[in-house]
This record gives sequence, structure tokens and C-alpha cells, in this order.
Amino acid sequence: MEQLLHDRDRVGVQDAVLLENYTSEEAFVDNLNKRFNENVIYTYIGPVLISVNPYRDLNIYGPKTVKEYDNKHFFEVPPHIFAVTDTAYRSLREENREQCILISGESGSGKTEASKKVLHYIAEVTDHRGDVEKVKDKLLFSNPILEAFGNAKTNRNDNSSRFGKYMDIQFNFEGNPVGGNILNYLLEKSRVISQVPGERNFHIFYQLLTGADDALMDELNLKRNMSSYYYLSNGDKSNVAVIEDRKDFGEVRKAMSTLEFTEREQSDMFSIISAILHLGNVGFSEEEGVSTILKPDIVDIVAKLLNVNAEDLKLALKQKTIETIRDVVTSPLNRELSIYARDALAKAIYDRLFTWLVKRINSSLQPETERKNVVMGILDIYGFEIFERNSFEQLCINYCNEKLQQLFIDLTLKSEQNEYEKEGIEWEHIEFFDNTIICDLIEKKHECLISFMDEECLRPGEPSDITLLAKLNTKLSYHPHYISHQKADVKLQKIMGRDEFRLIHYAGAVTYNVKTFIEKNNDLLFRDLREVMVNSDNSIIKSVFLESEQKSKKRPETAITQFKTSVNNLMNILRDKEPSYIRCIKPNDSKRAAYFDSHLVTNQVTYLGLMENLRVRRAGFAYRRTYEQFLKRYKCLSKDTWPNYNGNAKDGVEALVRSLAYGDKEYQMGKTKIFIRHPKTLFSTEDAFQLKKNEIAAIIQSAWKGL
Ligand code: AOV
Ligand code: MG
Repeated sequence: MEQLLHDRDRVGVQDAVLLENYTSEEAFVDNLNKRFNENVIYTYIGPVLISVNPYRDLNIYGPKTVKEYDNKHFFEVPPHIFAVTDTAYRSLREENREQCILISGESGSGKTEASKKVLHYIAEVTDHRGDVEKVKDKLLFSNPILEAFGNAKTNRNDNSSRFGKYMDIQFNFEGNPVGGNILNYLLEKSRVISQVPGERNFHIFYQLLTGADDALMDELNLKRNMSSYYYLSNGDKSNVAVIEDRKDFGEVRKAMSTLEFTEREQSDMFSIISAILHLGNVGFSEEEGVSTILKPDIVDIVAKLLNVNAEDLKLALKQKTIETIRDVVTSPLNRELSIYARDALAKAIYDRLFTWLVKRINSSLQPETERKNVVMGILDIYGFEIFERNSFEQLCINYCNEKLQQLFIDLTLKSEQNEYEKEGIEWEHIEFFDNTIICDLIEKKHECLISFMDEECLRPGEPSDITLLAKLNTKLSYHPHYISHQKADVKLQKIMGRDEFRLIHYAGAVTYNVKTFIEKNNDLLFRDLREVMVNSDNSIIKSVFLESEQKSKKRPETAITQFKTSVNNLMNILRDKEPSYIRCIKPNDSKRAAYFDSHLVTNQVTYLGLMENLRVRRAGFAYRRTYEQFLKRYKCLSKDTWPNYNGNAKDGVEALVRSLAYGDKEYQMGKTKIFIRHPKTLFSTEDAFQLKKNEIAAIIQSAWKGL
């Protein structure tokens, strides 16, 4: 037990709570660095797991390691994602408590890999009977499908998730998985139509083009040449060494059959992917403000693939119909608007295909019986983002992180408080930064950023990004966490554009550029195109467009309001579960093994609020253990408990600390645990223990020799 406690010079401490200088960020990062250099990537802050991406295979997830962690107490084994998962799983099984594993961290820090390890561990330690195995296969195989459609190569991560994901695993009373359910959040659909240099479109496009056999290619009217497709043309066309599209495509097809996708469903999906590729190649010219389609035969191909009427589609790309109270007005589009309509269609189709896919996977994951099951949720969601240029997407993502941080504060403080109460120890008030003020600034009814944005988007007349910014500045400048250009000091004004505003998030200040805010928030698809899609004979297209048509008989909700609703639903799902936290950290920006960039790590430690977390954990007592555990390890340090002791554990510990001469303020005795205030007390006890152990070993050895 606690074998790493005494090895702290070389591998650092396994729980940051034991750092002597716990308020120092430098000491904290140093400790991570020390461990990283020894290939130890996991460290705790109390129950919270910190994971530093090693960027190489460490061989620490195999069957031997699973066995080492299976059904072990958290403190008996070194920090590991398996330990956290095991603890959550035991609590679910033995106490019937619903669990959630919350994984956060910036792009490339290892969130998705961590979520897979959790699932992998659960799959390993549960029954291997045929029916259970089948459910686990489905859970595991949902990943390659979702990653094919929802992940892409970015400059930060070759396999970056471009959507947020929450997955429930449902367990029966025996503790075996019987089903699952996935919720998806905010797919980055703009990637379908363009990518920044060095990045790619979603994996599936490349997988299809390299992996499909000739018959399928013919059927889909596709050529293997990537540069034939405009929507792929500005992306990275080089073959990324680590991405094996062809092999991955095979995996996706296998996964689809494991999840019982029909042939028809698969062919409808690939038709849609191909239709999007062709749609991107539809060009327009313009005469006197009226656009014409340059190569109408491409539209014919798109129409055939989507199973819609080609003439209707052509018309819908050139005109828009608006219904007013009195009549219906049709007006022609100019070239720019035709391109806008084309791209909006491509994005809408892809986004809805993705949502359909999640639903389809969920229907495969439904448990066979209706019994009440207990669930363990896994949240793999985008971390806080601060880029050079931050737009609407970053606002949504950072808002979501703000809410998760709020929940985190709430739950960690609450659990500290609960433990103190349960143990009958006096609760000491802890000062901490409450980010409710920022959450309110973004989402509080009628007087927040979201409501003003919606107001402006829905306003008659000609709302623009600039009028939006003016409104935000007027209404929100009073708020301490909102900085307008005017309100900024001279130094800040120099780096802040006039089309920007700045929010002081819990994790730091972020400057947002309002360009395209209105367009992205309105998320408009012209009615003419929607009607064409509703009449499609492709079963997927028809169903997804019909569904959203029915949902939005009136005006559809804006993008950010929809997002707000889903974030708040997520918070409600998480709130009544027992949480486990995994905080992922990226060691460097170049995806390199064995390189620890302290500066970069320090930034992430700030964004993740880890120092605050540590402070809360340390506010009371650094160390706590049950009397049994404490006595078992240290009983040899007192004559009262060694070599023979038959009393109860609490009395034993009482006697032990008396002979170790602990100061009165240094510890408290709870109902089942001892609480120790400072690490140095524990360390001197630990050092004494190591000495004693060696002494005893020497005695035993000489006794052997004497025999
Ligand atoms: P992310 O999910 O946090 O980024 P990933 O989980 O995709 O990041 O990790 C990025 C890459 O780091 C992986 O493809 C692996 O190569 C490597 N990696 C991560 N964790 C480990 C590990 N435990 N052991 C070995 N290699 C690892 V993003 O989805 O971009 O926010 O949107
Ligand atoms: Mg990911």
C-alpha cells in the first residue's frame, strides 16, 4: 500500500495534496514533470485524476494491469485511470449509485483515449458470457463509427473529436452492461465546407474515397482523386502517416454490421457523403444579380444520390421563397447567396446525418428488457478554448466549460462538506471563486449575452454583426466580466479589434470576434431547399428533414439557445450522479513523446482550475485514511500496537498517534477515519516507517543467518 509515498524524491508525490508547498503552481507542475520523466502519467488531487498525454504506448493498459486494479482499493495501487474507473464501478455495483466520469482538457490532451480506457476496463472486468459480450461489442464499436463521422485531423490533434459526447453505459443488477445511450453536442459542421491549412475534412470522406471498392465507387459516381472535390481541396491532402483511411474504412464497415446497420442504411449513408462531395463542385455565375448554375449535370448527380427531383433542386439553389402574413414571395438569388445556400445545404445535411447516426446507434444499444438499470455516464467534451481568433463556436464551448466548472465546484465542495459531516468533523468554511457570475452573464434569462444575441438575430430590419456588438456593449458593459473595446484600457485597446468583445472567464480572458455571429446563430437554411429534402426518397434524408420541419412549425430556435438547452439538460443529468474527474493535460504542442513543456502545462493547470481544486482539498486536511488502513501500515511504530494488538482500529490509531507525538491541531479523529492536516506530519511518519521496516528486515535476516 502507498508504495510511492516514500519514493517521492524520484517520482514526486502521487497525490498533489501531499505537496509541502501546495499553493505554488511551480511546485505542482514540477511534480507532474518529475513523474512524466519517469513515465508516470497519472497523479491525483485527492480523488481527481490528472493524466498527462505520453504520446506513446506505455504498455500500461494490458490484461496484467487490469488484474492489478480489479477490485482494489483506490489507495492500495498507484494512480491510474483504471483505479478511478474501478472505484466508480464498485460504488455503482455495491451501493447502486449512478456514476459519471467527467473528462476534460484541451484539444489533444487525451480525453477521447481516456474515455476508451474507461470503457475498455469495464469490458474487461465484467462477465464474458455471450449475451454480455454482444452488448460490450456494440458499445465498443460505436466508437469507430462516431469517430469516422465526427473526428478530423486538426493542427492540434490527428484524430480530433469535433463534437461533444456523453455516453451512458447501463448495467443490470449483476453489474453487467446491458445497453447504452449517447448524447451528442454541437458538431463543428463548418468543417464540411472548408478547412484551415493543414487540417482535413471529417475522416469519413477520405475513408470512403480510399476504402470503397470499385463497384461502390461507380455506384456513387466517385473518382479516387481527392483534389477533384472542392470541399476537400483546401484541406490537407497529404497522407497523414498515422491515419490509415483505408484500414479505418474496413473497421467502420465492420462496426456498422456489428451494430446491425442494414445494407440499405449503409448505402443511403454513403450516397449522402458522395452527394455532399459533388454538391461542393456546383458552381454559379451571375448575370444582373441573378445566379445561374455552371454545370447543371453535377446537380443531376447530387439529385440522383439524394433521391430528390433534380429540377426542384436546381430551382432551390437559385431562388428563395419567403412567406409573409399576406402572401408568398419568390425572389432570385445572386451568386453569393446561391453559394451560401449550397454550403448551408451541405452543412445541414451532414449535421443531420450525424444526429441520425447517433440515434441509429442508440437504437442498437437499447437494452433488451425494460428493467430499471443503473448507469455510468462518460463525458468526453471539448475543453476550454483560447485561440488567436475566437468565434461563435468558442463562445459555445467556453460557456459549456463554465457550466461544467460550476458543477465541479458545487460537487467537490459538497463532497468535502459531506465527508466532514459524515465523519463528525467540524466544517471549516472554504473561500473559493464562484463562477456563477460568469454563467449568469452568459445565460441568465432576459438580461444576458444569449438573450441579447437572440433578440438581435430575430429583430426585423437588417441585424448585422456590428449592430449586435453595439447592443452587447450597451447592455453588458456594466458587468465586471464583460469588456468592450471602449471599456478596455489603452494597452488592451491596442490588441482588441473594434469588432471584438472580451469575456473574463474563470480560466482566463478570451476575446471574441463577432464576425459571422448572426449567421451562425440564425443557422438558416432556405425553405425551398428544405422542401426539396423533405420530398427525398433517401430514407435518412427524408426522416431527418421531416423531423426538424415538424419541430419548428414556428421559427426555429437559434443555435445558441438550442445549445443552452442541451447544456442545461446535461447538467441535470450529471447533477444527481456521483462524479469522478479526469483532467487531461497535453505535455507539448508538437505531439511529441518524452517532451514536457512546463510553460504550456502551467497554462493548462490554470485553465483547468487545478490550483483552486487543490486549495479546496487542502483547506482542511491533506490526508485522510480509514483507521484500519492507517493502523495496518504504521502499527509497528508504537509499542502499544506492535508486535501484538487486539483492540479496535480507532483505539489503536489513537495510541499510535500519541506515541508519535502528533500535535493536537495536527489531526482529528472522525468516525471511521483519521484526518491529518499537513503532509510533513505524514511524511515523517512514513520515513519512520521505512526505517523501521529496514530494521525489522535486518533483524529477520540476521536471525536467518544465526539459524
Ligand atoms: P482529445 O480527445 O483530448 O483531443 P485524444 O484522446 O484524441 O485527445 O488524444 C490525442 C492523441 O494523443 C491520441 O491520438 C494518441 O496518439 C495520444 N494519446 C492520448 N492519450 C494517450 C495515452 N494514454 N497513451 C498513449 N497515447 C495517448 V480533441 O478530441 O482534439 O479535444 O477535439
Ligand atoms: Mg477527442
